[in-house]
Amino acid sequence: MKFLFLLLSFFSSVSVFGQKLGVYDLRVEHLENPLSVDAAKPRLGWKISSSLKNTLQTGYEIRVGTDEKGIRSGKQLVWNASVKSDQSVLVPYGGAPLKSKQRYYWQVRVKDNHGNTSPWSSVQYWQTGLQAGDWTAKWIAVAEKDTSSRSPLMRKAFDLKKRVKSATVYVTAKGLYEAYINGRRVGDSYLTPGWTSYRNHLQYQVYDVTGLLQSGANAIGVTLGDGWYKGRIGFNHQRRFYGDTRALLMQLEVAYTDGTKEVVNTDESWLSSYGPIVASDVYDGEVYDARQEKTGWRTVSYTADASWKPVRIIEKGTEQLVGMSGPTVKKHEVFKALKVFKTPAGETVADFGQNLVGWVVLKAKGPAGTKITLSHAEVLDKAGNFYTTNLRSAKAQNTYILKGDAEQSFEPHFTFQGFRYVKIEGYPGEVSPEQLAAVAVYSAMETTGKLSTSNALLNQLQHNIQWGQKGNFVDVPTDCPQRDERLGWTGDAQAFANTAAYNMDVAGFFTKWLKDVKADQHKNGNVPFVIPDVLTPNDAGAAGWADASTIIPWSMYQAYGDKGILEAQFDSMKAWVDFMTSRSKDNLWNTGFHFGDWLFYRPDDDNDGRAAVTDKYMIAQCFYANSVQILINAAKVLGKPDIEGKYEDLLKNIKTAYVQEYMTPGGRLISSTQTAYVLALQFDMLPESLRAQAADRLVQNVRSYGNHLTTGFLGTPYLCHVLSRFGHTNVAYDLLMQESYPSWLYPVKMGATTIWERWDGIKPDGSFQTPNMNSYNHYAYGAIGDWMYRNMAGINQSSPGYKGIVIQPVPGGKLSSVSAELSTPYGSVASAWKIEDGLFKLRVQVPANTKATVILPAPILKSGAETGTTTTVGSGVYEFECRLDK
Ligand code: RAM
Repeated sequence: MKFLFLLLSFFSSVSVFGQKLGVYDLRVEHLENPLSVDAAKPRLGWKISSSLKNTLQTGYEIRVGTDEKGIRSGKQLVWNASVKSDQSVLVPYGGAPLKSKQRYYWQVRVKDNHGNTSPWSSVQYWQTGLQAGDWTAKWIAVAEKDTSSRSPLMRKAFDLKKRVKSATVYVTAKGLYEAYINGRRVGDSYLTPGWTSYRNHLQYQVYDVTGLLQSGANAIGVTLGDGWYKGRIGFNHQRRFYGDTRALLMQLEVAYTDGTKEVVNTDESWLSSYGPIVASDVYDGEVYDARQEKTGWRTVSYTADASWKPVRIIEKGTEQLVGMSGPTVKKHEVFKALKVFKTPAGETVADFGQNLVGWVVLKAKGPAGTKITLSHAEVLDKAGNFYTTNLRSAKAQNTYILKGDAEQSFEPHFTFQGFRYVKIEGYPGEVSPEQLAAVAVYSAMETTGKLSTSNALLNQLQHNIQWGQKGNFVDVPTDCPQRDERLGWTGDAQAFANTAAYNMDVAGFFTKWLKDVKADQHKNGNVPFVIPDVLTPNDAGAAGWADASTIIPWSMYQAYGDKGILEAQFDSMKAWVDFMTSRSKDNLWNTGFHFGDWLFYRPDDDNDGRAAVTDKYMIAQCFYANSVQILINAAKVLGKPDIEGKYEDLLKNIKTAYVQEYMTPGGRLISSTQTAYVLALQFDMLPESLRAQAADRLVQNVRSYGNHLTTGFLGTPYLCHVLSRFGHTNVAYDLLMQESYPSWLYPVKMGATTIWERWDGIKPDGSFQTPNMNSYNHYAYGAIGDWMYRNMAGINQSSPGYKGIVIQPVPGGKLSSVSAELSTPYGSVASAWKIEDGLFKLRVQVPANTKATVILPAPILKSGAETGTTTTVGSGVYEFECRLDK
C-alpha cells in the first residue's frame, strides 16, 4: 500500500507541474517569502521537478526586480543573471545593492542536462528589513512606573487621507505584544517578539497590513505582557531579568496609490490604559477578568474615556533590533477533549489524548463574576488523580472571570502550558467536551520527515519524538515546556539537533538561536548552560552542553548545506575550543563542573554496582576532541588552512592524552559503561587497532544488561550509531525493540505520547520519579530518531544538504517494512522497503539535481541474476530486490 502511495504521490506531483521540467518551492534564506531579510546578499533556492530520470541542473536564470508586474518584461530589474551552474540551493543574490524596507520580487528558470528549459517559476518575493537609522518610532510605556501585574493597552487613532496601496508594520516589544488594527489581529504569530538574548538581540516582526487599513479613520490597539522579558524566568523565582518596563515599538509605513507615503509611529500621541488581563506569566499562566474588557477599544468607534493616560517615552536600551530570521510561533493542531470525567478525588478533568504545548480554548457562559480556573497536567497518578507536583513552582493555571453576557470564548495571550489533562474548577454547571479545545502552539517549521514501520510501538515512538520537538521548539529549543524551567538547555539541543533536522525544517530556527549562542558566549569563550542565558556567570562550560556551539552549526551544515551558518559561528566555535584548551593541562581537560552523562541508568537498589557511572573528565576529553574535529572540518569547508593544521596537531595530542589517562594498554576503559565506549568510538579516541575490540566490549556490556541501554543524555544519541558503524546493527535493533525499562519503548508501553526526561518517569509499578525533575516532554532521548532515519530507512547524505545522497537501509528487529520520506533542500528523498517471500524489496525516490548511491543488504537481483550490492542512480523512482538469506 505504502509503495503504491509513494509511487502515486510521485507521479501526481509530476502531473501537477504538467511538464518535463519545472521549478517550485522558492526560498530566500531558507524561508518562503520572508518579510524581514537583513542579509546584504540573501541566498535564493528552488527545487526542480522533472518527468525524466537522471535530471541535473546545468544552468539557471534569475530575475529580481522591485516591480511585480514589470519583472516579466524585465522592467526595473536589479539582478538579471544567467549562469551555468548546478547550484540550486543557497545561491547568493548578486545584483545591485539592496535597499532597506523594499520588497523584491523574483523568479527563476532552469536548464537541465537533457536539453530542456523550464518555464519561469511563479513570482515570489522577499522584503528587506529596517536599518538602524530607519527606525523613527519611539519606545512607549505606561506613564507611571510599570509595577502593575496587569497588561497595559496602548491605543492610537489616526486618519489616512488617501487610498492605501500597501502598508507594512514593523513591531516589537519589551515583553510580549499582541497588536490589532481596526479590530483585526495583526498576523497569526503568538508570543511575539519571541525570546532572544534581549540585551544583544531583540527581534521585530514585519506584517503586511494592507488589508487591515482603510481610507479615513483607523485605530491601532496593542496589549503588552510580561513574557520572558519581565516575568518569571529560571528556577530561582527570578523576575524582571531583562528589565522592569514593558514597552512597545511600532512603525506603520503606508504607501498611497498616488505614490506618496505616510508613517504612523509609536510616540507621545498614543494613550494607554489597562484591560482584562489582570496578570500573565509564562510559568504561572494568565488571569483574565472579562468584566474589565474595554469593548471596542481596538476600533475607531471607541472613544477613550478619562481613565486613558498619555504614554511615556522611554530611551532605547542596549538591545540591537534584528529582523526575525527564523519562523514565528503559530497555532497548529487542535485537539478535542476526548472526555471530561471525575477523578477519584472528585475533580473535573478533561483528557486531550496527547501531551502537547499550547493552551486550551474554553467556551463559557454564566453569571458575572463567575471564576473558572483551568489547571494543567501531563499525567494522572497511579490512582487516576490529577498530578502537578512535577511542575514544581509553575502554577500553569489560567483563570477566567465571566462578565455575564452571552457565551464567550477564552484563551490566554501571554503564556503557554505543557499538558495532556486540564482540571476545570468553577465552571457554571456541567462542562461538556465541546466547550474545550486544546491548541498546539510552536514555531512554524515545515514538517520534512515521515517515518513508519510495521511495528506499532516504533511508530508511536516516532510520533512521540515529533511531539517532543513540537512542544519544545517554541522559538527557543527548550528542555521542557511545563515546569518552572523551559530553558534553552544547550546539551539537550545538541543531542537532538540531527533528529530535529530530519523531522522538520529547522534551518531558520537554529540559525536564529545560534546567534544567541554566540552573543551570550563569555568573552573567554565559555558557553553558558542555557541560551538565552538567564542563569549566573558560573553556569557555563559543561562538556556536552557547551559543545552545542560546535555540534549544532556542523549538524545544520550537514542537513542544509549552509556554509553561512559555519561562517557566522566559526569564531564562536573556535572560542569554545580555545576555552577548553586554556583550561587543560598536558592536553587533558579535567577541570571544572560537568553534568556528565546526565540521567544515566541508576537502579534504586544498587547493591552490586549496576549504575552506569561514567567518569566525567573522561567524557569531557571526548567532547573536547569532537569539538576540535568539528572546528577542523569547518576550517576545511571555509578554506582556512592555518587553522586546520594547528588544530590537527592539537587533536592528536588530545587523543594521546586520553589514551594515556583513560585506557589500559589492553584497550579497556577506566569506566566500563556503554557511554564510555560509545563516546570513545564515536569520536575516534582509540587507536584503530583497538576499536573493534572496544566495540565488542560495548556489545558485551549491552548483553550483560539483558539488551538494555544504560546511557544518559550524552551517550544515548550515539549508542546505536556506534553499534551500526562497527557492524552490530543487530544489537542496535535489540536495544531499539526492547520494551522493558530502561529503553525507548518502555515509556511507549506506559502510554507516553511524548519523550520523557527520564527513562523511568513512571516506574513499572506506576509510581513517579522524583517530582523535582520529572518532565514528560523532554526531547533529548528522542535523539534515536536520527538513527531510525539513517539506518532503518537508510536515508543519509554523502555531501551537505543532500546534493549527494546515500540510501542504505539495514533491516532488522523483525520488521517487515519501513517507509520514510525526507524533504531535502532539493526535494523529496524516499526509501521504502518490505520483506516478502525472503526478498527484500526497496523502492527509492531521488530528487532532481542530486545523485544517490543505493546500497542493499545483499547483492541486487537483476533479471534473476545477482549483481553488486551498490549502485548509483540519478533522480527518479527505482525499485530493487535482493535475497536476504545471503
Ligand atoms: C535539567 C534538565 C535539562 C538538563 C539539565 C542539566 O534542568 O534535565 O534537560 O540539560 O538539567
